[in-house]
Amino acid sequence: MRALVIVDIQNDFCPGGALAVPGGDEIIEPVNKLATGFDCIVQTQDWHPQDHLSFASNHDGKEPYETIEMDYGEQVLWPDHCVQGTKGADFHPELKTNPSQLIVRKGFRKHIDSYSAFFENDNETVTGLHGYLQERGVSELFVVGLATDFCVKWTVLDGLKLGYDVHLVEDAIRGIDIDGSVDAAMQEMKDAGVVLTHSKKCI
Ligand code: VGL
Ligand code: ZN
Repeated sequence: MRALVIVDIQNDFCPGGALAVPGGDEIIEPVNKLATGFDCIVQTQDWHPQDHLSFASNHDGKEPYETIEMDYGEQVLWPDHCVQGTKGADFHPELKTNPSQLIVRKGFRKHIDSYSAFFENDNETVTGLHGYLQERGVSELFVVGLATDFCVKWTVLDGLKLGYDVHLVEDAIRGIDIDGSVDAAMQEMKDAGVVLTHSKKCI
């Protein structure tokens, strides 16, 4: 069985949001269409407390996009985004969320960021998504959403590591792009074995 995994299509990652991904809202139409062809649909939701340590504002003298060392390695510092219960953390109003069967929240632990839908950034703490997909008999993932170079990339790489066949729907992703990070992410995902596809091919 195949599953559609919709990553972080939230107001803060769309134009006008706190961490806007260029063209982030352009993927909503293909994602809504794609969802009509799937029996298993899950969504992720970036869901941070206000004191989250991935926010530059919680570190004296630090600006967004600088990096720091966390217990688990290097961490990019972000503008405050997707704060629990705020409008920025809501799904984009045009995204049809009714068909989604599971919403996985991530990044809710103050001391650890979480890009992947499967593991937090320590590569150990699980979100529970793998168990859910296994119990539903899913072996193939179709990944869409934001942002190509962060949450989409980590979801794809972890999905491959966990043994899923992972398809990346090229017209239904957009990236933040810090110093060429989108091209680097695409290369990393291809090297790891992702299959590139188009939304029209997988409904
Ligand atoms: C994301 C940066 C920080 C993402 C989430 O959804 O790609 N990026 N939090
Ligand atoms: Zn975040």
